[in-house]
Amino acid sequence: MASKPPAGDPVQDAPQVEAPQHVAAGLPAIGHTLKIARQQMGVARTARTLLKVNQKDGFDCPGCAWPEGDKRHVAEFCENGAKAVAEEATLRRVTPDFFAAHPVADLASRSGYWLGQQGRITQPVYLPEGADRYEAVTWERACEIVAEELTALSSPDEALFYTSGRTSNEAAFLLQLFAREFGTNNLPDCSNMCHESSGSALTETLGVGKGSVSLEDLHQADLIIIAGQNPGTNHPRMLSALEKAKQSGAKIISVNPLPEAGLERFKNPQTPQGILQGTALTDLFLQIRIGGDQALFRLLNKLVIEADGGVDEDFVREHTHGYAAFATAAAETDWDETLTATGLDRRDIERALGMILASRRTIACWAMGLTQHKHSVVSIKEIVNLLLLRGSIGRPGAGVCPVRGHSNVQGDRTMGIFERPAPAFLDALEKEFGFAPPRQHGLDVVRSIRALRDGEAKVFFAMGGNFVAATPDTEVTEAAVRRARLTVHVSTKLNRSHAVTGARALILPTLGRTDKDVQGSGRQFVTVEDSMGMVHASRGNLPPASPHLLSEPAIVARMARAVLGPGSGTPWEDFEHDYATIRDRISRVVPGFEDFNTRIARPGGFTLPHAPRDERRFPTATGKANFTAAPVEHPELPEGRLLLQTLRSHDQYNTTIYGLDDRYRGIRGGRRVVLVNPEDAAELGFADGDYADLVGEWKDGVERRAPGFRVVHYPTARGCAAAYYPETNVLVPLDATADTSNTPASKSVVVRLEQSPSA
Ligand SMILES: Nc1nc2c(c(=O)[nH]1)N[C@H]1C(S)=C(S)[C@@H](COP(=O)(O)OP(=O)(O)OC[C@H]3O[C@@H](n4cnc5c(=O)[nH]c(N)nc54)[C@H](O)[C@@H]3O)O[C@H]1N2
Ligand SMILES: Nc1nc2c(c(=O)[nH]1)N[C@H]1C(S)=C(S)[C@@H](COP(=O)(O)OP(=O)(O)OC[C@H]3O[C@@H](n4cnc5c(=O)[nH]c(N)nc54)[C@H](O)[C@@H]3O)O[C@H]1N2
Ligand SMILES: [Mo]
Repeated sequence: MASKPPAGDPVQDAPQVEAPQHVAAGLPAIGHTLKIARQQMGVARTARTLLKVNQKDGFDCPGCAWPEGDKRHVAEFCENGAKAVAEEATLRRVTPDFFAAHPVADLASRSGYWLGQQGRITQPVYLPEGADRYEAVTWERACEIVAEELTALSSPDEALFYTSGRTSNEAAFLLQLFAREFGTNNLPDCSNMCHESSGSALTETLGVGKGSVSLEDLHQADLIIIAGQNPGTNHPRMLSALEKAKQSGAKIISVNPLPEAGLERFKNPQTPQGILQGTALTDLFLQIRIGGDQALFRLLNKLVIEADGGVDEDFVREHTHGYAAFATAAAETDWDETLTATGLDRRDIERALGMILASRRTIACWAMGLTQHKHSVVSIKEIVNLLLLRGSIGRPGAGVCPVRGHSNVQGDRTMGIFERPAPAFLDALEKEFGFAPPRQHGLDVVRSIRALRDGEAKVFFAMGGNFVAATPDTEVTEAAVRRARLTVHVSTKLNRSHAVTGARALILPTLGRTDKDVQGSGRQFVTVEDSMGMVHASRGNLPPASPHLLSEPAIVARMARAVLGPGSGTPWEDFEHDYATIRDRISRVVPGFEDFNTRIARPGGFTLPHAPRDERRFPTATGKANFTAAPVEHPELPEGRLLLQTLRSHDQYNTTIYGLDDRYRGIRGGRRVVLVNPEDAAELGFADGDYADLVGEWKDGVERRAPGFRVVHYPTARGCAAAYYPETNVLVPLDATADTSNTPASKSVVVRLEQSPSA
């Protein structure tokens, strides 16, 4: 990446800095929402669209996976959900003329922000081998091209089928079916970079890799611990749930290296008193060092065990396994080591302990601040240990709450988008469809990149997402993808991945959540599963961006017919004609979806079963909830270095950049900023406003450099720094991943700052 904006790019990255805010939402949020929405959609479309967000007869917000309550507001969306909708429902268009005017090399020189601002793609386009630009192509020809390359492979395992988490249940089910009928489990997905660590930790300890709480549980909790999450930006509707919990007496502990405005005070724009006064949310802020969470919770667990009546002995005896070994390991925990690992004050840890012991119903919420480290899985397991000690699982108002990102990332997994499917799932697929699915595990995201790099994978197909920008080690990854024979992207909007292509490339434009979807049997809806296991319908209501768009299920169905040919016994045509026929199949393959079509007709949908939550049953290897006692780790930080986390600004959705501001953090007009504690900055010789190159340090000795970042003095924990993703993915080594889950460790990158020539 260049330190200056690429030539011809109108975007100027010139960050201006003011003091961070201490309040989230309120009236400024409403003003900002309407401004962005009107720019993209105009006034009439803005009203028509935003009033349908998250209504029972409307579409599921493509923003995040936070659930909706049963009682809905007229405007059931948040500032950032509205931006996500505006981004999709924009009136701007990318036509074949656009591609004629912009060769691939030109697209590759543009920023992700610029690409996204060009609008919705209107027609399928094809980049022939050796050509310098995409050209219009018919759907038939596009499917033939995919078939040519897939059938030419020497093994089905040379193909990769990536999924991003916006895909509906129906499309996801078809995609995994197609991939497995074709013969591979290579189904990497964004979850591999996101909550995979949560899934790994929860499956082993509780037997179900999903959260165990509902919205009502949050409202009833005595104590909510929020670790490694910035809900004010990334799950704004969660703030209303936290407000409600506070009003019923809940306490909140926030564990974060950064003070995040959304966790300090929330001004609910839905109520008059909310707009005026707001509610203070966090009672205790533990400003932890990056990666200190496992150490913190291990010490708290030791103190809980030592406290009188700290352990829920009935629960531990009846429902858990491994307590004795865990208690022995916890007893060895040392205060000094914990204080070093966490950077916290002894008094603050004692206050946290007091709050934990005073709570009968504790919920732990977390997101990427916990999942994207080398020791993420063991850190999350340590939080599970705490809840088990306190009996806070399978009790109203208590449980685990990994807060998911993409609006259907959890549903995609439920539908079988997983490179390591359970044998029972494959058995059910085999029984229903009468072919033998491959049994050997496929490749996750990081392994897929290695396979492309090493020439072992040759066709890359993406159902949504922005693979090269979202994944680590940008230079390595881009070079790897360029080695492919064919890259195919099913997309709504342009992004960097369309400019980094294999020898041949296709862009297949698709309907989004907001678009009306009409097939042979009439108007269709799709279904999604939120972060709390609620499944419900989503119906778009806008005329599609162009008459040439196909829905995601239609694209997979047509591609499958072209690739698998008449030999496939699967009724792909019926699936495209009527999505209810897909749901029929899902109801017979996926547990919890019995009578899917009948139950989805109920307004608001239904909740999937969850054994630990519903009946304190733990389908683990031991048949009990498992205590685990991994050795405590925390990142090593050499002298003169900083531990960099790569995170989201308020004006982005992953790799989609809505604007160049990060309002709550006081940053405007630019994204190339690095937030550094003033004392660290002074020690390293950087004043606020200096420019620095971020240089990654990793044991492979390769220099990874992200040039030209404005240093911002910011109250983050000592030794820590923060900068936005995806710009900083150049710094994340491909091999730096979490143990067990293999998630890129993009929240703990060791860097040094070098004076930047672009100062
Ligand atoms: N508007 C908007 N909404 C989104 C998204 C978006 O980009 N924009 N993305 C969606 C997706 S896919 C996801 S996964 C979620 C992401 O939601 P978040 O996980 O909230 O996103 P991040 O910006 O990565 O923020 C990580 C938080 O963890 C903290 N943190 C970093 N390291 C540590 C650590 O070692 N310990 C602790 N305790 N905290 C740490 C950071 O300071 C930050 O507050 O949001 C979803 N919703
Ligand atoms: N350094 C660093 N890297 C990270 C992270 C981090 O915190 N730090 N976070 C990771 C996380 S949590 C995640 S989830 C991944 C995200 O990785 P991805 O899911 O791959 O990335 P997105 O930016 O969400 O994808 C945006 C693109 O999706 C397409 N799109 C949008 N809506 C639709 C739709 O309805 N259908 C289809 N077919 N396409 C659509 C558009 O073309 C858009 O450009 O990034 C990961 N990468
Ligand atoms: Mo995510």
